[in-house]
Amino acid sequence: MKNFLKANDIAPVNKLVAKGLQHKKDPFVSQHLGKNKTIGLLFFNSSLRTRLSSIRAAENLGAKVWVLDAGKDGWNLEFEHGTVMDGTTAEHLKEAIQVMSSYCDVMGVRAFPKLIDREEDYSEKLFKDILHYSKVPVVSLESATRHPLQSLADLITMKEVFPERQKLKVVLSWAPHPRALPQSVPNSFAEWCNAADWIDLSIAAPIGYELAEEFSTPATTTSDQVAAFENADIIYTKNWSSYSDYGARPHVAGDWIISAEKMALTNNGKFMHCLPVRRNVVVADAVIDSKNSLVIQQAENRIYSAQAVFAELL
Ligand code: SN0
Repeated sequence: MKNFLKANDIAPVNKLVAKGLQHKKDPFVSQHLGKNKTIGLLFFNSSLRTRLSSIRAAENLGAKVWVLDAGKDGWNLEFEHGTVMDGTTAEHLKEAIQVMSSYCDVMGVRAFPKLIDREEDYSEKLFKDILHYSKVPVVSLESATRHPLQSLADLITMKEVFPERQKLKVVLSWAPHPRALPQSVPNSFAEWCNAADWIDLSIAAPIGYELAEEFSTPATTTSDQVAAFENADIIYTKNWSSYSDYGARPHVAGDWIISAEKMALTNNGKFMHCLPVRRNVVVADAVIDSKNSLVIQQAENRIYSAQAVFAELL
């Protein structure tokens, strides 16, 4: 059974990007794929774009959808094996996933990392259990280490804006944030860019914020944000917490906000962010509100990344 958790899982990156752009051109041409099919969406964490774009993608394919917010709806779930369940958890993941997956043909799941135990998060323990119990293909709607539907939408957007470009100079830049956030979005973005022959990726991150090498390489990482920005076509921004001092927010010297002054160093570069974004912490208003900002187009393309993936699995 096919599952979609990372780059190249169900089709080569370039093929999925092309499929996404085809769905955007002709969103309803594959309505037959979803006939008498249901896509289930299970959220362990908040969502705006992922939830709504996945619903829209399913509708475009002619499929029905159900959504469950675990924690708010349903029972308090138990994840540990062999537990005596005489406390606050009423139902085990084992039954819950078997049952929910019998109510759909493809199941999307979102579960953020806890950012406490690196080994546990990076082993994708929860997703492995979910794959084990699910009777249908599973789509990651953001796991502990990756956010593949976001990365696919990001590549679709870059291809749409620069259709003819053989080599795009893309910089993934860390930016400040008041909270400790997952590495999922930057890990995944690096993984997908590294898998695309038309993207030349470099990463700008403060010392202590280097991503895990399994995701970052072969892209180079520098702590000189200003030097990295020179001549870039795309500045892709995201905050993330430390991988080496797992989940921590080590002190950062200097200023890492994406400002108009820094964008002026680029090759008339475009600004990208997956959203939600903290204005004037991560990015200055002048940048996100400029004509070079692609954030809304990126968010719209979440529909077509989900549609390309659901179509493949249906
Ligand atoms: C999530 C993250 O992985 O960073 C989801 C991004 C698609 N982002 C947040 O949790 C931001 C929350 C905040 O407080 O700004």
